Amino acid sequence: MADGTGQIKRHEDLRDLIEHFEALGELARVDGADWDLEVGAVAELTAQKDPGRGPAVLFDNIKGYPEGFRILSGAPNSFRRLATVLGLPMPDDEIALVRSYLERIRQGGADLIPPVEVSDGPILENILEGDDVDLFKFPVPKVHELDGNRYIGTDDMVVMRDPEDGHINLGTYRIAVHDKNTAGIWISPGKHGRFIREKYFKQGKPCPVLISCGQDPLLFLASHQEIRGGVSELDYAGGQRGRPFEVIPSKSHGLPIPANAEIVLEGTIHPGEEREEGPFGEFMGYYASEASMQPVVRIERIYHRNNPILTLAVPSRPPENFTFARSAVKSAMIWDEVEKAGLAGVTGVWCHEAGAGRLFNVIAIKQGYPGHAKQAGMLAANCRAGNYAGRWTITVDDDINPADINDVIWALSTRCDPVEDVDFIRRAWSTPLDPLLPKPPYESNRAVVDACKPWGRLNEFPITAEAGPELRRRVKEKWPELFA
Ligand SMILES: Cc1cc2nc3c(=O)[nH]c(=O)nc-3n(C[C@H](O)[C@H](O)[C@H](O)COP(=O)(O)O)c2cc1C
Ligand SMILES: [Mn+2]
Repeated sequence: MADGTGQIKRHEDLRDLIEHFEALGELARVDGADWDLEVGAVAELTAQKDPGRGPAVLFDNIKGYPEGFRILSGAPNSFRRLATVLGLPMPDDEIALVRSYLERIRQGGADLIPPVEVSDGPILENILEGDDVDLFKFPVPKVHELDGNRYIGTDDMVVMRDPEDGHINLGTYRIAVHDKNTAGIWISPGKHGRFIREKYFKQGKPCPVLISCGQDPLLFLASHQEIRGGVSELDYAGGQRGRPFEVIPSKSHGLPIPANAEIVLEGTIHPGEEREEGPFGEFMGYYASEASMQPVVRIERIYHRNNPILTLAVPSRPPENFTFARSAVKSAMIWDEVEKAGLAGVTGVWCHEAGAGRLFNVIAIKQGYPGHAKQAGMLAANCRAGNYAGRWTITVDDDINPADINDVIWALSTRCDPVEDVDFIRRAWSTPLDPLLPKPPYESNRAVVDACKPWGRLNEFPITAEAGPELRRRVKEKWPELFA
């Protein structure tokens, strides 16, 4: 929250943030909703109503559960809340937010800060073991009518240790509840978490995991972004925090538990142990993958704070209750990565929410040489942050706001020759969640679209018909109420 000097207030944990959101006027409280469909529907509808601006929703007195066992939806999913979570200045629009995240990365703000070990923290307030382990102790939602399971892990982070080099990986993977001490875990091909699990299985060993089901959104943001292999997302999140996260080694496996997390499950995935999981309404907005046999996690222990808060992401027809935040962070990561690959002249990047933050990405450049637009599109489509599950990558000129869909459609309509300016990338990294891909190996084709004015005609391209900057300024000053 801004403290009047434009500075954002720090937060220690999710609970501080809830106070900050309330002070911003961006927290809705819902009492008495049913975990069975109502919580999911409210989360989905509030996110769709006013994308990037709607409130976070805190559910309490959930049907059949004690007061205080809460669910929080959409924590970082608005301009102001995302800036608050990240500790960035309040932005005016999407690209301002992307720019300030990028500035932080450029100034070393994404340097990795490893966690520090501590011996105590709120997460140890309750420890359930043996017969006391019961995943139904929490108001685990069933979010859509056709879902095959209740999901305790949606806005979650799954912690694993690479058995070869020991580095810690975080990933957001959906976690189903099968029974009181068995969870299902669905990790798609190509994810680090899946490689790590396979390494344990190849050695004939079970794979230890921690599953945090409620935590600081900084951890969620790092956990669900495609951060390069070998880098611990926990260190990345520490870099964004500007100081290390405090972690407590877990009792069975010594994995790092964030000391301020809300609910953390500890367990193991045993080779060959599977149960039917799904279907689940997914992030591109479909039930693209059917129920299938998936690995299970035997839950050995549950750690939770008093009055725990489960964090909730509802994958659905977009915009979802997490896409705004993902779009903003991913846009900055793509911008950073294309520059590191040598691209100059970038003026903006936006991964549109309607494309679920992955399928419709736009990069704006000030064209500097022939082929520049093509290079921008190809790099944005293929860098680590932009590669997974893409479909459309569109390059526009610097007079186009890449986050403004009207601007983008105008550029596509008037500067792009569909026969000449569309290239294809075939068989790229995608996912079974892509509704266009019916079977393995789930490789997708992409279009890289050059919607910039043709380089060879840049100087003679027809002039844009619009009020000039001076005239605009004068008119806005004269009739401010019209343009507030
Ligand atoms: C709300 C949400 C749910 C997600 N669910 C899954 C999932 O169930 N399985 C999966 O493989 N990836 C899922 N992802 C994407 C991964 O978290 C993301 O690709 C991440 O970078 C994976 O980390 P890793 O490469 O370190 O394994 C989800 C992302 C979000 C935002
Ligand atoms: Mn990773």
